[in-house]
Amino acid sequence: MRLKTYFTSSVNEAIARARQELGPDALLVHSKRTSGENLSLGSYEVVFALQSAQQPSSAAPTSAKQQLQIASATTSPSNGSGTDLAAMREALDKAYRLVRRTEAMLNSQVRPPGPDAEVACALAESGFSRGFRSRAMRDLTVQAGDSAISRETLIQWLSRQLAVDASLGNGASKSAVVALLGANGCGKTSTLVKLAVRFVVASSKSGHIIAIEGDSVSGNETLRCFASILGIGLTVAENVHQFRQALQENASKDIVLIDTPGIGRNQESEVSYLSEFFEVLPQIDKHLLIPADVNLVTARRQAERFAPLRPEKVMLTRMDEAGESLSAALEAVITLGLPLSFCTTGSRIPEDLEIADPPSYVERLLPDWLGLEQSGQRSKQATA
Ligand SMILES: Nc1nc2c(ncn2[C@@H]2O[C@H](COP(=O)(O)OP(=O)(O)OP(=O)(O)O)[C@@H](O)[C@H]2O)c(=O)[nH]1
Ligand SMILES: [Mg+2]
Repeated sequence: MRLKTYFTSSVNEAIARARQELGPDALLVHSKRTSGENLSLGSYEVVFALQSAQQPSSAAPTSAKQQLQIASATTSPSNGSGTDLAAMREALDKAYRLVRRTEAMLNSQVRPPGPDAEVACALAESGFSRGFRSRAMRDLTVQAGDSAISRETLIQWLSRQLAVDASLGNGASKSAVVALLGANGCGKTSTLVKLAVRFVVASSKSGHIIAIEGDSVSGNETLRCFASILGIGLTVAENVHQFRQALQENASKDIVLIDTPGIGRNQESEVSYLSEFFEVLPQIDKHLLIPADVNLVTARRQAERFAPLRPEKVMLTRMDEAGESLSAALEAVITLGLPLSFCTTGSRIPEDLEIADPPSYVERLLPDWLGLEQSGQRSKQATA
């Protein structure tokens, strides 16, 4: 089965596009008004499902693994316009970096040139905020003493600010009860399915999914579809009583994964609605999902919005879409002071899920030129 999401100004427009791109058999499985960050993409988010052409429609479903291979092989867009967009994004990223670097170079002229200025410049080019850069420079100068700060030192320092805890469950109970929280469209449902494949199906564990019902009536259809393919039970909890009952009934399962409705800007009442559910069981391991392709202000706002629910870990989603903005996501996580658990790197299920790897993210951010002169000097000294 193939799933495709359209962001459009009307549901009819989405239907027309789906008919054109996916054909007459495309089935509308979910539509809702967008809010928050997704508003800029279109007024409606509409999801269509399409039975894969390779899968005989009369045949009974084969194994869960085979069906998932079909789903994941068809869920990522790979047309020409996608490639053009990627090229445009890359060109824009380069332009932004050049502007940042020039700006930082100009700023650094008021200070004496030296390794400090070079590091400050590299942090600015990578997109870290002024406040964060000052803090980093204070720490790094103290740590490095008189010696030059190399690219390696900076990578190590930044990586140390980002702890990793990829455990599921908080260890207090036999069964791991894990909830995914986050803004509208940040990737909660698809990440939950990725976790279910890896930690339930592929690990031969017992599991159950609980979806807390939100405003969107058909919002759980996609999840229902995946749960049935995976052979994992799903309970849609419309209220706290049903939620408590579902937790009790599945207390012996190895893993219980909880999907939550997205919460947009100015929806504080939704946060208190969700907190009533989480009061039922204090040991729920709550992961806050922050998309890595948003700016620092948005990332911070999302973190603040969910703070009353006291998440314990952070997952970064849309890492594949993050160019310049990756520094904003990392800075938001560092400011939050929570460990990273997993990151998602695309829409393929289950492949695009990885345990967070801060050093590789930091390395991806920092410009290559940093420290080159110093290492050049070092190698010259070594040869002499
Ligand atoms: N490129 C990319 N797309 C992703 C990633 N994770 C999820 N998506 C896509 O983002 C869209 C929204 O994902 P969902 O999992 O439905 O998001 P959600 O948070 O459950 O959305 P709501 O329940 O509506 O709040 C889907 O089209 C996913 O395929 C990712 O890591 N990279
Ligand atoms: Mg969802």
